[in-house]
Amino acid sequence: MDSNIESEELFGAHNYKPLPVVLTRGEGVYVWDTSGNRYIDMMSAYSAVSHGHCHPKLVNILTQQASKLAVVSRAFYSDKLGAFLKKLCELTGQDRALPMNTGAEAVETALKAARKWAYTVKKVPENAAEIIVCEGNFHGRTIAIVGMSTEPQYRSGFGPFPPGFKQIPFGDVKALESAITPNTAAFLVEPIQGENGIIVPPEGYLKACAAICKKNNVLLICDEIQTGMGRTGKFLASDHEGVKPDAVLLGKALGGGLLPVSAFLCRHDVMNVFTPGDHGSTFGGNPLASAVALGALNVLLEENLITQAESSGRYLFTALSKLHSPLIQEVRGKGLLVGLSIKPGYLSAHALCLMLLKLGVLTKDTHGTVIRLAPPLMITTDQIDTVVAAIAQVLSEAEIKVKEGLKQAE
Ligand code: IF1
Repeated sequence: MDSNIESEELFGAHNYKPLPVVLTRGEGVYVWDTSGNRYIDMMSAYSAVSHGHCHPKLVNILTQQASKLAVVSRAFYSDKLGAFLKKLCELTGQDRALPMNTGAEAVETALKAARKWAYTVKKVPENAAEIIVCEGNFHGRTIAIVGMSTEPQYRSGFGPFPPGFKQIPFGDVKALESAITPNTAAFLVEPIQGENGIIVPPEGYLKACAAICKKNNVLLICDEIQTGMGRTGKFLASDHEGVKPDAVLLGKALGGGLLPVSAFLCRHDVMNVFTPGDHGSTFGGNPLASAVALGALNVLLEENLITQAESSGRYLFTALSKLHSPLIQEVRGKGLLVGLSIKPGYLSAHALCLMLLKLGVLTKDTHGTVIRLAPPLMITTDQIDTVVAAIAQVLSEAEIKVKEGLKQAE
């Protein structure tokens, strides 16, 4: 066994089951393993590496800033945070931004802000605030967040969970309307459900939800940690419907594929519920993270990565839709957040990912049924052609395996 794998197995937690590949180098859409094999990365670290691996401009910002000033805590001002916050507000249209590190921390910040806004502004009775989420949601791994989850494995063994959350079907506007009570603080939703299998809601869903939230004085909070930063072909996925939520969550690619950087952005009256000492984080908004994240936002715009995600996503979608394989259930997604769902009863999406690995394409399944295709946004059409050819090859090999299996079973 590879010594790297052995050490992870021996000294690590077994909270993941990685594919059998040991990566040692990344550049753009490519990663290399320790044997020198090159792969096209169709995962981009769950959309955290939208800028491509080790983007030279961002690495330069990182190294320059790291050798100057990295972490000072928010006990003091710095000469990097203000510009980062300003850029975030300009690009999202939100009034204020609170920087954190991981997506889950930004989500927890949103839950706290929504509850305190309900008590202090909406005048919901203390400790009675309700937050509505969708079945199939994924917002992170903290106790409160998995407490909102409907995925048994994410919850099992971690109870008891905090009260005050309601689940409704994703994509169902009427379910939202009937779940709202006078104590409802917020509706937290992913514009496209990533982990649940790249589930795109019906056209107009978010717009209708925004209208219902406005009518009921309920905060619409969009979790754009995976769908934001240009991934779906607009800066935010909510931009596709012209919806401006009351609050937005960003993470993953905000760190430029180099650092964990996240942010909670919202209206003045929501952010102003936080008074000094209410909330915080050792690393949140540190000068190093602020410099890299501001660079990540600028590179996204300077290199037209958002329009590339739109055009390359359309190219990928069209190429996949031309694959006439009996194994394909559906091709779905938006921009460069694409899911290839595989019919049950054949080979699992996980087995197909292992076959793709051998052909130099790196990706992972979600829930064993959907092959996730979310590459760095600068992927070229030639590279997409290579990926689609590999997918076509493994699908036809899988078909033969299944036919052989059926023959043997007869
Ligand atoms: C894992 C999933 C993706 C997210 C959304 C918040 C967070 C995530 C919409 C929390 C994180 C990551 C977590 C990672 C795998 C990955 C994932 F499959 F788990 F759900 F991307 F689809 N909101 N998603 O997608 O952000 O705290 O991780 O920075 O936990 O295995 P985080």
